Amino acid sequence: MALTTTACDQAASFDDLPEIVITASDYSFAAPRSAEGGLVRVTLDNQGAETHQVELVRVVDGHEPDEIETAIRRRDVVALNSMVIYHGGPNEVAPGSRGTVATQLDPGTYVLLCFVASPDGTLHVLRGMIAQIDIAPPESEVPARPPAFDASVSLQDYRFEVTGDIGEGRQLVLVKNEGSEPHELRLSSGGRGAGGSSTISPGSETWVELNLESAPHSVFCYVPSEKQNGRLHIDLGMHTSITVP
Ligand SMILES: [Cu+2]
Repeated sequence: MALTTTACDQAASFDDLPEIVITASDYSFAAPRSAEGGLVRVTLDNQGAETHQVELVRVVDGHEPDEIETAIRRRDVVALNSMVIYHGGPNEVAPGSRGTVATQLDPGTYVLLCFVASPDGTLHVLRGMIAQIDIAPPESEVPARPPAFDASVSLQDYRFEVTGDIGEGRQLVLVKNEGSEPHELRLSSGGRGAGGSSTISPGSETWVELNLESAPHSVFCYVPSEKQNGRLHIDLGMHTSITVP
C-alpha cells in the first residue's frame, strides 16, 4: 500500500480509531443507542439481501428527528437540508459484506438513514431503515489525527475529481466535498455495490476503506439537488467510471 501523504508518521492509524458498528437488514438498522464522538470509524455490516448504506445526519438545534422523516416523505429537499448536517457513513455495501468509513461526529442527536432504492423504486428509509443514535463528546480532549490515505476524491457540483491511483485490494481514500451542495460517493462493479461514502455536507471529509477487484467501476451520486428542483446529481452529470487495473 503506497501512502501518498508526506506526513504518515504524524497520521493516526485508521484501524486504531474507535469504531461504531451498525447492522443492516432488509429493512432495518440495529445500532447502539449512544456512542462517543470525535473522529471515529463507522462500520456497516450488511446482513440483508439488498445493497445498503448508512447515512449519519446530525439534527440541528431547534429540530426533532420526526421532522426528518416527514421531510423525506414529502420529498422536500430544501426542508431536509435546512434541518441536518450530513456526516457520511459507509455507502453501497453489498449483501453479506461490510463497509467502513472514518468521519468526524460532533456531539448531538443523529438519525441513521438508508436512501438505497429497492428494485421497485421505494427508498429503504421509507421501508423502516431509519434509526436514532445520540453522540456524546469524546472522552479524550486530544483530537485524533486524520489517517494517511492512498488517493482522494473531490466531490464537486456536479462531478468527481480523482487524485492519485485507485487500485486493486484494500486502500484508504479521502473523500472531500468541495461543492456547494451535499454529495455522496457510490461505487459499483457489475451491478454489485463496491463501497463509498454516504452524503457529506459541503466542506467536510471522510476516509473510506475500499477493497476493490480488478474491474471497471461505476462512480455516481444520487443526492437530489436543492438548487435544481430535486433533480438527482447523477442526472446533472455526477457520474463517471474508473478502471481498477
Ligand atoms: Cu452530488
